[in-house]
Amino acid sequence: MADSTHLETLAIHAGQSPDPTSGAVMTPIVLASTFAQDGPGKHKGFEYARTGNPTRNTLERCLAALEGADHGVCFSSGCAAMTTLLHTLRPGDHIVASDDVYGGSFRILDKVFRPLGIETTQVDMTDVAAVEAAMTPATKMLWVETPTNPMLKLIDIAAVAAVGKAGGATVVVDNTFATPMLQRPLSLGADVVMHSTTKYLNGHSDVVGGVVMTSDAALAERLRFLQNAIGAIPGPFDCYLVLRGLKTLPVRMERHCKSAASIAAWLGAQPGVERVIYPGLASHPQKALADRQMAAPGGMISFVVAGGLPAASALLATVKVFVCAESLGGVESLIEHPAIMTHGSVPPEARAALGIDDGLIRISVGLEAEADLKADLEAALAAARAV
Ligand code: P1T
Repeated sequence: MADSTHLETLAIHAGQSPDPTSGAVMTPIVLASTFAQDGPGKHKGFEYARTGNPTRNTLERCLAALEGADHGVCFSSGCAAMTTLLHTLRPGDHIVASDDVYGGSFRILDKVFRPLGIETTQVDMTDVAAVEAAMTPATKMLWVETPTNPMLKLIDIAAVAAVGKAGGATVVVDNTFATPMLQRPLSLGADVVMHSTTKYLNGHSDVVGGVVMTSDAALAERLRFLQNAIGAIPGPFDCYLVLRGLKTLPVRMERHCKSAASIAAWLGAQPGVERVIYPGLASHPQKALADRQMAAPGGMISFVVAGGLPAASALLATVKVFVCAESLGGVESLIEHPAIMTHGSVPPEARAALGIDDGLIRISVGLEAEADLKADLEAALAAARAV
């Protein structure tokens, strides 16, 4: 592989070289569940496919290179990645997490690990002092999601990482919304980066996957142990698809961000739109942080439509180019209603406190012609106003 520090080159070549037996340029999909040994324990680096698989290893090396990590460990979903990472904690340990996280991440913290004796305190991490105040001697992990899902708040990774370090906590950043193209949390002081590879990294809405990356050798060794012991591994075909998707990540992100910036500015001028949330807009409370921390403000926009749930429902039922569906980061534009769809597992009081109300709509801007996307939203907003 070319020895490059450029992400565009790493996305295509990192961890990959033509197959030594055939010269195949693309990484082979190795489907075998087990690998022949010359004698007991005499193997070529692979024994059983839960423990290790060549296609998965290649993906792990490529992802780690993109985040500037020494180690990448892949899982069968973003939730599996998070769950396995949280298994590095013990009963009695405490987590401080962003108040606004993906509904499924909240559910893991609240409904899976809290009953096991691992408590989480959620705070508005845009306030670094609040993070510091929430930490106790038992705090072992800070869980940072930035931009947050779905309110697109930005958290100062370097500042929170410094607080975590001072308190002896492992700082984890869920970098799903930004991708390493827009921000690289390890370079800002975080210890661990995780992703739902389901989203931008794969980019084609045809894989569910996750990854955890770190340069902490002891933590990586523990994660490898847990990956094998718990077994929430991705299949080889899915690993291949993510590897394939990664090759176009840099160009896709450029286009996602360009169209999103244009649509966010345009949305703000449309009748019936009460508020647009996009980190690139001057009205965003952390616009200065976006400029400093992110290469571009991303491909996600949230906005509030006047008229509450009836208006939002009409809008979502009218779109023709946007697809009304959960998830994000695919080539196709997606639109969803967080209160009912992605964040239904967050209690109504918590949703209200965050601003996830009935008029809130989240869009993932895809790669279609910007003019078609605007025309589609224009027609859907007209339908919302007619309710
Ligand atoms: O869906 P899965 O691959 O298990 O990843 C979970 C996950 C983790 N972190 C973030 C920031 C996420 O957005 C997600 C999944 N989110 C959606 C499905 C969604 O529509 O927001």
